Amino acid sequence: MVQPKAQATTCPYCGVGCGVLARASGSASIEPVSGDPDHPANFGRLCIKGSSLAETLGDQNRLRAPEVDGKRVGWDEALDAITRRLATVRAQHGPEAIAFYLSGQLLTEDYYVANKLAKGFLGTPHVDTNSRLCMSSAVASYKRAFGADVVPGCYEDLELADLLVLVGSNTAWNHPVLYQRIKAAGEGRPNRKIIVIDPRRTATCEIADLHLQLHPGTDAYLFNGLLSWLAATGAVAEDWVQERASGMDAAVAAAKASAPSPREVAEVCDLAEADVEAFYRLFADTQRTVTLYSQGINQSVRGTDQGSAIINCHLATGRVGLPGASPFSITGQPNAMGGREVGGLANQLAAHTDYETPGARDCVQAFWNSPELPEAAGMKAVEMFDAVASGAIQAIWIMATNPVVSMPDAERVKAALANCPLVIVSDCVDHTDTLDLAHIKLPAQGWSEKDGTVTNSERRLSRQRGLLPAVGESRPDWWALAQVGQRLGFKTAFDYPNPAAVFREHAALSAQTVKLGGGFDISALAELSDQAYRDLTPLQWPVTHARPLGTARQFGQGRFRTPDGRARFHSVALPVHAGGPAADAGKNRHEDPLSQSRPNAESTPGSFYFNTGRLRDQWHTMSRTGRSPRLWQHTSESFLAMAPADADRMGVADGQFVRVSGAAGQLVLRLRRDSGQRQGEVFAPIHWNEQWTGAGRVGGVIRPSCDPASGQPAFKHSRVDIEPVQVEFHAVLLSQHAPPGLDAMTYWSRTPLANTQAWRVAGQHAPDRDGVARLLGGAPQLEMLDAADGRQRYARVAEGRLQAVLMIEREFHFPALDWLDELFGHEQLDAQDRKALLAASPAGVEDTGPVICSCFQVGEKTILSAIGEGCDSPAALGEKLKCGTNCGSCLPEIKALVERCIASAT
Ligand SMILES: Nc1nc2c(c(=O)[nH]1)N[C@H]1C(S)=C(S)[C@@H](COP(=O)(O)OP(=O)(O)OC[C@H]3O[C@@H](n4cnc5c(=O)[nH]c(N)nc54)[C@H](O)[C@@H]3O)O[C@H]1N2
Ligand SMILES: Nc1nc2c(c(=O)[nH]1)N[C@H]1C(S)=C(S)[C@@H](COP(=O)(O)OP(=O)(O)OC[C@H]3O[C@@H](n4cnc5c(=O)[nH]c(N)nc54)[C@H](O)[C@@H]3O)O[C@H]1N2
Ligand code: SF4
Ligand SMILES: [Mo]
Repeated sequence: MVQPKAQATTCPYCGVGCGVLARASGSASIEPVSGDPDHPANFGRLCIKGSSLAETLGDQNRLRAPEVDGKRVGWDEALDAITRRLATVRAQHGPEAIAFYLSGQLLTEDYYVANKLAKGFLGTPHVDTNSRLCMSSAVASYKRAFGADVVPGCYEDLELADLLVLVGSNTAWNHPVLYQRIKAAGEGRPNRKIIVIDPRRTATCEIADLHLQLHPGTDAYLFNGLLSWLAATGAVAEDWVQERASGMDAAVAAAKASAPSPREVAEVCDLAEADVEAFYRLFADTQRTVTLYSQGINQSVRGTDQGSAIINCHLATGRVGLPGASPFSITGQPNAMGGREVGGLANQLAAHTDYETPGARDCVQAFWNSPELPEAAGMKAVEMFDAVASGAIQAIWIMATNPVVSMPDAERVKAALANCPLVIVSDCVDHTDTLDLAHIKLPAQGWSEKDGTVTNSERRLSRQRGLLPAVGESRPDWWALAQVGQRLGFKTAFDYPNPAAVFREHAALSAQTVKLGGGFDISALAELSDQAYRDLTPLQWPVTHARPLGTARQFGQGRFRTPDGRARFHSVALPVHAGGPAADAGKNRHEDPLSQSRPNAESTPGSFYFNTGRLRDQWHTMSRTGRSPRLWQHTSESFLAMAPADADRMGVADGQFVRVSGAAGQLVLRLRRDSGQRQGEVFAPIHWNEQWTGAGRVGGVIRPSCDPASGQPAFKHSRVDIEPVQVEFHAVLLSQHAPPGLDAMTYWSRTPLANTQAWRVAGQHAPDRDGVARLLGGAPQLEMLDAADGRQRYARVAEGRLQAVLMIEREFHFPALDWLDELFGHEQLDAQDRKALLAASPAGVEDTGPVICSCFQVGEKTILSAIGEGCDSPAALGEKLKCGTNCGSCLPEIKALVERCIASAT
């Protein structure tokens, strides 16, 4: 049999943008993928999420056909309904009553058409995107400094750098392939240094020479302090600054006012003075320095200023756009950069222009030949959902994002959408917390079906290619948008035969807008033939006739995109500290760690800073990674991480539940003691939502305080109250079907396993016999009761085959579930299986503990015993057990286990 050829495409997850080789196997699935050795982002590497892509496809749980008001309909009917209803809203309330909420997971072609339809033809400025929640602060600070939103460096710089400062980035988990590249580049270079700046000890700290575990929200002091130090110690690149930048004196004065010396900085940031000084010396002495920053910087009430404080230090030392030397804001989503290119943010017009860019409105309107164009910027995400709540917005089209989960104050977002007269949602899957509120649902093609381009963190355009036929009636997002454009009467403006045609138009527009000052220019691709588009190989913009092969770095010559060509320092004024984080009363007070005294000093015992972020093996709201049982092995349930001293103070043990209250919502999470947490601060992952758990949607407790310049919410620094929650029973149900009555439980959470699903529940009254039968979906055939310690075991068997298992305990002590899950795969249960089931301990099956290495399925207990037998390094363990030898994502954890064992042995 002839195998279909493997196709080169791009991973749909993080902003690293790895090249993937994928091959169809049959009509609905692909073979396990491999990394594309020729792709310059990854050179063949993949992380565990990328390597599991094949497991996330298939037509189960996919949205298969359009729906209007709960009824399955054909595309014509759905598109007509959208066109008619949007036209009605527009006629009755004006164009500004219509909003689009887009996503960095759209392809550039989708994004371009959405922006054009909304701004140019419906005439609404209210187009924003989940990238507002992600890197809008980084965009704002780049524009301040360089005059355009341009990432000056490239991935190679992370390898070339002699000093790498990772700020608010858990690179090991969230940009794993870059982390692997960073790590590999350090081998044999003892003088290369890595500094991690994060209030949590994360997996990324594994490679850190120095971890600055600072008080949250104090980064601007740290970098202002660095600028003062550079100025005071003569480390400023005087000539470069003289010729190529402006505003340094004022910026240095502002820095000195707030952070005059390492001693004051150490005090505000709660760091050791010697560590602060060590960082400053290294920075001052190392020409090849890259500062890589992410959500720990962006998601703050002063995210833009924090970005500026970092960039100021790079300007002062002339380290911009040079090999191994740049301030590098890394993007999160696969096409966050593409959204910036098309102008998908509310303050942008199109391409790299804003409403304020002189000449931009005329240029774009002429290019689109559009009947109208808004005069001024539209509403940013948080304002936009406020306007939905108030009724100012009457219709919203949400594409490729799940705001009921991912927005701050998510309960209000949910209520707002529930009351909005017209909610259109385009998604690939059949249920999300947002889709469940839609009047009109449109089935979108997902990764492996859709076809277009994305741009990664280093400005590299790559193709995502269609490999499989569409599931059901699903269609590309650009197509649905263009159809609505045509039905509104704009036939020629939306007459695209294929994504290549959209791409050419986008490239042609960049040729116009770049003349107005934007940094984005792919004019050389404006005439690409369909075939050349199909074959397009990865390229970094600008791609111009002068540089047809693209451009790795920008601004290295010291010419910027400001009117005078000089970069601009931005003075970062901060509340002057007085023996601790200073008072800074304002409307964002609640989310500003600086405006509060340090926790523990005066705050109430249950009051904590609430930090949120990502886990290694899940992607956002888990609509895709949640489909792969392998990706659940690293973490099977949400949790709240708390410093052991705080947990003791609160009197909660590991595995017990806590209630977390804030904004309009409450969470019930399982406590995890974590020595990597600072006291007074807790952390929860962002991934869980109503599809997976009862009360774990973290957005519900986060207040919608935003950075005033960028509008980006402060997701990392909410304030919450925490109290222990007592329950009378814990249960684990293994069953394919959702049991009834989950809402009445104090807690529930669902985990897909290979053969069935696990439902963990807890509550006040252990189920009686009827309750047991309801949970199991019928009366049990096997049961075991131990009245003394409250242990109960039930199983339902039909025709010899296991259907459901229920285990009830007073405390959260359950056996590992893998062997039980395996029994669900057996055609017939034998006598031995039945006995083991009731004892709930597998006869002859070893419990290897939580899976650490997902690639080779190596559990923690196996690793610990191998360490006990003398494997004293990750390499030795890899040799013996293979763990960590494929994608390497688990190496930080393996190393931590080794260190823990060695520490406890000495
Ligand atoms: N596995 C996985 N990878 C992903 C994603 C995913 O969902 N899963 N999502 C992608 C997306 S869209 C994004 S935006 C990126 C995000 O990538 P990251 O920015 O690395 O992700 P986070 O885990 O949100 O936050 C990073 C760190 O900021 C720290 N932090 C909190 N407050 C502060 C502070 O005040 N100062 C400093 N210096 N640090 C602080 C947190 O403790 C956390 O460790 O990841 C991308 N990659
Ligand atoms: N508390 C807290 N909240 C956060 C963050 C945080 O750190 N803390 N981080 C924020 C950040 S940085 C981000 S990026 C957001 C992410 O948050 P979201 O964007 O809300 O999360 P996703 O789960 O990625 O949502 C993408 C949706 O699009 C669907 N989808 C995938 N591909 C396509 C497609 O091609 N077309 C269509 N129409 N649909 C598609 C998926 O099934 C999924 O439902 O969360 C933000 N919210
Ligand atoms: S590092 Fe990011 S882009 Fe690369 S395989 Fe992993 S998730 Fe995909
Ligand atoms: Mo993001």
